[in-house]
Amino acid sequence: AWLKHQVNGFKDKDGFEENVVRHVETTLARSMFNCDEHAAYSACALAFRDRLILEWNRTQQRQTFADSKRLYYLSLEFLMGRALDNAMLNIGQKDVAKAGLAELGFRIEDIIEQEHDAALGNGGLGRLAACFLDSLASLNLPAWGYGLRYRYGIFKQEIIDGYQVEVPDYWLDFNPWEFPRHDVTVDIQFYGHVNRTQGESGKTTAHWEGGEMVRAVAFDVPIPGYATTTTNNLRLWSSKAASGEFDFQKFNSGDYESSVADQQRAETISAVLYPNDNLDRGKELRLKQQYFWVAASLYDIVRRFKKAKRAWSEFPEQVAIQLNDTHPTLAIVELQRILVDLEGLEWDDAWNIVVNTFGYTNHTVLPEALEKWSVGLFQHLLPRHLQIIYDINLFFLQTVERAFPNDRELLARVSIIEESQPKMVRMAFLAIVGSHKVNGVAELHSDLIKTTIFKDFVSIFGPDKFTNVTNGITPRRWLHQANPRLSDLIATKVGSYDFLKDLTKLNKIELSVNDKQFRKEWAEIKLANKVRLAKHIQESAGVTVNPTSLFDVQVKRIHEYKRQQLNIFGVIHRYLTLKAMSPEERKKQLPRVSIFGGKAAPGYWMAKQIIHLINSVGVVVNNDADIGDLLKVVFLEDYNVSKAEIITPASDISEHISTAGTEASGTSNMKFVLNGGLIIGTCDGANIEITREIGENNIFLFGNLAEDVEDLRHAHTYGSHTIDPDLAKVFATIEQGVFGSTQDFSGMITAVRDHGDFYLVSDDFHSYIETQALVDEAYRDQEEWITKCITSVSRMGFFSSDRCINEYAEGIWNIEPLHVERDA
Ligand code: 26V
Repeated sequence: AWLKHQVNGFKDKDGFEENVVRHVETTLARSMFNCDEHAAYSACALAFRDRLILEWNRTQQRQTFADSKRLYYLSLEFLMGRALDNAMLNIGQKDVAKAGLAELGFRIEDIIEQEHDAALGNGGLGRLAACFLDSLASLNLPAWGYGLRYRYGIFKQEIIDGYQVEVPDYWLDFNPWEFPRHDVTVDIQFYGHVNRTQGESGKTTAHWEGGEMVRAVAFDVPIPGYATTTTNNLRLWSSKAASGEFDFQKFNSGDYESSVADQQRAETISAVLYPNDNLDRGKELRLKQQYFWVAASLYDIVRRFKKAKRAWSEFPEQVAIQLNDTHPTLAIVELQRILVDLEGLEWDDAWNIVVNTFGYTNHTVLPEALEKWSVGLFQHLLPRHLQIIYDINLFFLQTVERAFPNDRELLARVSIIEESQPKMVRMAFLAIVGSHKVNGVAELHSDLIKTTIFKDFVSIFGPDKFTNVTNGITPRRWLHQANPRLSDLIATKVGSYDFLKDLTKLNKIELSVNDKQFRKEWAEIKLANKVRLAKHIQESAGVTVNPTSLFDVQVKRIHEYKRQQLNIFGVIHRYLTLKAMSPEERKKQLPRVSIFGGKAAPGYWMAKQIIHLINSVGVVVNNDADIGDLLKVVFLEDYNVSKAEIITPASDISEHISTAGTEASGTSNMKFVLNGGLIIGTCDGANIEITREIGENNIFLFGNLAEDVEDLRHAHTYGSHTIDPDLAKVFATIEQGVFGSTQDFSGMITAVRDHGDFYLVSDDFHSYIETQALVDEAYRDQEEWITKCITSVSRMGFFSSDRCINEYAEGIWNIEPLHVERDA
């Protein structure tokens, strides 16, 4: 093995064991004789946590002393997954822990599995934030994350009789990775009214008065970098009643119930993560969450800035704030309020500071996901903020009017206030006006936002305000942790584990693409990963699959635009084709396992239908004696980060088949290729850049292009829309009741056949089926297939989140790494 780094870890395995035993016997107050796997996990986590805390304190001191500019990443979602394995690997002491745990009678894999996922996110946006934290720390960049400490993360999904059932995810029972900071609190105001006073100079000041207070309490989570001592901070806010435990007046006067109710109302704010992704429902509680989190975070950031007693004009030289989608857009308004109302700055001076501080990342072009809040709700909940928004809008529209005189339609189009019934605040427009940079997350997406939803703003602000930063993923979790054997094999060819810090070094393995031994081990590792997934499928779904089959995977949130329906219709087509064959012909076919996973938003009826159809097809196909191993259909329950760590390394082909122009980037596409799987996909999001990097011979692209989507949709609505004949046969089969209740699936069919086929399922169906046939053909030539896989992995360096974070750091945040003397 190669000499690995080690960061201020335990002296040796005995040192580690000593600490584990101490935690079992003191912190957990148990004896080693009744130490079960969960207790062993707890003690092991506490032992590693001790190591992190020391470096965490040192990092914070170092950053404060250096007085360098910090980045604050504001995200309502951080989809962190498990922390123990990550901490062991980043410190470089997994081997030590493995040996120590073995001596204590435990297998390290079993111990790691005891940990509950930190599932504080929906999907891509939340996981991106988690990858970014890993890269920021690994690159020694001074940065904090700010989020909400939800009591319930994304719901747990159970599949009962083929239907999704949601179960609450209470995850805080035992969480050794968070530190409550009961001394770090901020009281946050809601409701009330605005008064104005006139000072001696004649200047009027607004005062936001009355209303109610809710207290924000900080919980800190250490974020260790890989092979460095830098340990950054993720601060999550939890809500509680500002008046303390109870209102004692009420309590003593016998009004016990209502004193408890006040407390519960306050705690509701951080109680639950909204499980919608890509659908904005405009609920008051969600806006309360947003303001609560933004106000607490800004108070904290401003408090830290003020300690150094600098001039306000220096604020943007000390502080960069990145808005992860529009969810924290209120931060723009809140900072303007602090500077003008509380600190007495002139409007224009304050606004300069604000704009130079913020950057905004857009993650979707779907109109139903763009946040809007009604003016009435704002007026009620945040009356002073509404006034400030009106002023921001007024000054903005005045500058537009000066640059484009007499264009009333332009003014109406770009106004932050939509003149609808009721009037709405357009959060994306506010985010653009209040930031110095706006970025999309893949090239196509960044081009699309400039030519569609934000087109007018490009004319107003010029093209330089808009930029692209293509997403990335952390190779530490998504290669080294999820696929240790592949990581080790790659290290033998690269000559070290340096590729984990500079992923472009992967290109060295291309020199070994013809090395027989290397190829053999490569294939063995893929098979072993498939065996492991097959075992998981057996245990969780009760389906027996042959690990030598082609594993075809689509795991992601269930959404019409991601087109799991296209996939399952394709599976049905395959089933019908196999059924129509003679037994001799069938024997020549390539066995395939279609694996699905993902959650539907609880109120998203169509997505739930899709899940039900997949499960229903599985029941029929998996029990059809004619078919046997030739086709299996599996829906994996409760897809989450730790499941992804098992699934990703085990795929032969994964599906990224969104309607062109709808998937902003996608990040699992990167993870699958990095783990030696190939892609079938549309020309969408980061698929396009993946193709550019790995070469078009190594990817299976199909379907219409983004530029054709508008015309195709138009043709559906105004022309005659005949659906693909093969797809029509699939529909007929479903309607015959082959997969059970025809009623349940009628919505999916009519959406395509009768309601305009908005996601172009029929238009892309033929191309999809043909391309899947090419996949079969390519997979039969295993030698050529492995060549494609190795070549692709070697060219994936670009998709490290380290590259991505460096682009943000240089182009948007203007922050620099802080030199670490005791580097590993
Ligand atoms: C939007 C909303 C709307 C209001 C209700 C709650 C909620 C929660 C999340 C979202 C964000 C949707 C946008 C999103 O997740 N975009 C994904 O971002 C990934 C990282 O950039 C990207 O890879 C995916 O393509 C994109 O869909």
